[in-house]
Amino acid sequence: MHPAVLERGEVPFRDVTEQAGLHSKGWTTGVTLADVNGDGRLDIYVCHAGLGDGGLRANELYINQGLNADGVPTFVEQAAAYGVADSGYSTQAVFFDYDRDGDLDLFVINNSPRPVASMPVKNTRNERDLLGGAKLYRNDGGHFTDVSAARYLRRRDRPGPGRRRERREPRRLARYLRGQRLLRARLSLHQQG
Ligand SMILES: [Ca+2]
Ligand SMILES: [Ca+2]
Repeated sequence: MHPAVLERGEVPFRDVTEQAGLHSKGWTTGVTLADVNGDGRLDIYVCHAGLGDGGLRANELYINQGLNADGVPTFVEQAAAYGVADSGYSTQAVFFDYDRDGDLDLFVINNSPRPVASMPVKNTRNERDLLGGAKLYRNDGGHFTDVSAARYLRRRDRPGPGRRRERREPRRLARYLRGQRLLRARLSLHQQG
């Protein structure tokens, strides 16, 4: 921020939500900024949760259209077209290139809608929940495909030729998440210092 702005007592931010075409409804839980389509402009992915209308729970992807005549970036919501309108109980998401093919894939954390105490005693780790389980989406040329069951959460149920690759992918994801935790810890130390 330019110091002159503070000296003049001006408000450095202005609300351009409507002008930008952002119109989220329902209960929003998390937001992620990433250049999803690789055009050099940051796009916005919004996570939703909450009981009731599943339509209001669909996550949104706002694709950046560039600046309008007033210098405000405008967005068009295209989650369904990209295949990422996840209607689970989402809390947060991250875009990263998990298969190293040059495009951004998507990992979404979905919270379980059921209290842990209500679950049976048996181990349900390998049972998929459509709305409550974390999801891994692979970017296939601009459209995302849910590969959670095949590539990640149920890998132990799928022996065969692809087994080695399937074992590597969760390890890559764990390495990435570990790196993110370290980065956050360093930023925190830096800010405290
Ligand atoms: Ca973009
Ligand atoms: Ca990729």
